[in-house]
Amino acid sequence: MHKTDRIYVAGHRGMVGSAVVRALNAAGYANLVTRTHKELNLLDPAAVRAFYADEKPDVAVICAARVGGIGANSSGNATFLYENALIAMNTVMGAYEAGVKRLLFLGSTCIYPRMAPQPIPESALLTSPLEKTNEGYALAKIAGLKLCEFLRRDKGVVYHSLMPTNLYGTGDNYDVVGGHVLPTMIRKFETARVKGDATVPLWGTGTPLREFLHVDDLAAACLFVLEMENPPDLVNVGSGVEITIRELAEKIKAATGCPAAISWDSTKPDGTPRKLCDTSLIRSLGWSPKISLEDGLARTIAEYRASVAAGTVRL
Ligand code: GFB
Repeated sequence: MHKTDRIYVAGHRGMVGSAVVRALNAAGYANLVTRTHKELNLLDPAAVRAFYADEKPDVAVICAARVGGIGANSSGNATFLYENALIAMNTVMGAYEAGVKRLLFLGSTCIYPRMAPQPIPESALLTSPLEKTNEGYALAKIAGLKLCEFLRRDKGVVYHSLMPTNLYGTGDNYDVVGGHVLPTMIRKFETARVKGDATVPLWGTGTPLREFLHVDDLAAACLFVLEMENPPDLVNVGSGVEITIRELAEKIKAATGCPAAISWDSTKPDGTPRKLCDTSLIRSLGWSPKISLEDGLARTIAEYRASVAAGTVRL
């Protein structure tokens, strides 16, 4: 990738896409192409084809997706499959048809089987059944990464994928119904602290294990693989640190200074019991994460409070 390349970042307003734009800008890649959802509907193949034909980017980074936490996924598998499969097919195939030579496709470690060996190596893909709560999202992401793999193998374009673990950070979604666990917990503890609530209701049993990566670390990993001439087809990205949901809750309770008690609602799903990705491949290539969970949490809570104070995010 060259500093003058025209780089299309799909999904530049989302948490991942905006972090990728910040990282590209900071590294001196100034020739970026973006479109808002209103300007370009990625579900529409003709519109995507016309966009690529007009803009002719050299590189595409596909961060756009319908994303959500366990609540949104488990009640919306059909939509998650349909929209994410269309976004993947349109953005990847559209890029190929327009002569884009380089493309990075972003997925998630939920593409791996529910009972995959831990930590999960890239080779665990498609070895046993998926986790049911996010099967739709996972299937769409598997289709996208496979399309990249097939085009690279059969047509010689360098299309490759990164599979990040659970992400959090700047620009996250704080919706308590549809959001991921970490931002949702920040909001719930902050709300209880400010309103003086006695309890904070959390989902599941608190026993599942998760790994969290700050989105700026992911953006650095994106740049890292994009700057490789011959990156592997599929690469995991994670922090390598896993904690239980209960431990995460205790950390966020302490970091927000919320005195409320935690109540666990075991009628809500736990999801996959464990999801630690094996990051030995990307580490062996020379990338490692820089932001600890403690630092990332402190920064994210400060950003959340600033957004609430500015009125851009609701308490
Ligand atoms: O981040 P999350 O929603 O999704 O949360 P996944 C996971 C865990 O946090 C589950 C528990 O064990 C939940 O029971 N949890 C506790 C909560 N309290 C809460 C709460 O208030 N809100 C939420 N959301 N969870 C997602 C997938 O899986 O991970 C996506 O659904 C994607 O497809 C993403 O892959 C990275 O980690 O289970």
